[in-house]
Amino acid sequence: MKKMLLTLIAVSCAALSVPAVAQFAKAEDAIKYRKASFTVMAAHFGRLGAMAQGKAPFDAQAAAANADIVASMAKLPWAAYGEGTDQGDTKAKPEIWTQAAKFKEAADKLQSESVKLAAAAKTGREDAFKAAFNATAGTCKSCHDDFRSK
Ligand code: ASC
Repeated sequence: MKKMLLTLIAVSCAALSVPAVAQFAKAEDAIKYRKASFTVMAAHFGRLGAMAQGKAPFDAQAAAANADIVASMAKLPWAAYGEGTDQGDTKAKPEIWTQAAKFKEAADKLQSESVKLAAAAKTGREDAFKAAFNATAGTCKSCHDDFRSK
């Protein structure tokens, strides 16, 4: 719990001050960082998924708060795919580096869809929220299909 909280604080602080070029002392640190950002993102995306799938009641305020966190987290992982981070404790596929433009496009798509998701949640309209959730989930899935090994 304490470790999770520290990770969350670290990731949140990073979100407030994303440098143009993120610096990591070791490749291993970059891999841990990007995984942590995905872990936080997935926790909040999962809460949205529960609402989108009717497993939890739709609560516009909670949806907006969770979607804002997803949109913030979605900015973070990409700077941590630098040189030498293709090896180690990672499911990252080589295509991330051999098809870098396609990977960037997928990363950009998640970011733009998650911003739209946060906006949709704020309208309080459940149908708009569900549609935007599905669009965002589609960006997660297509990137995983192409760039994450099973
Ligand atoms: C999640 C999660 C993902 C995406 C993906 C969407 O909740 O952890 O990686 O949604 O499953 O297809």
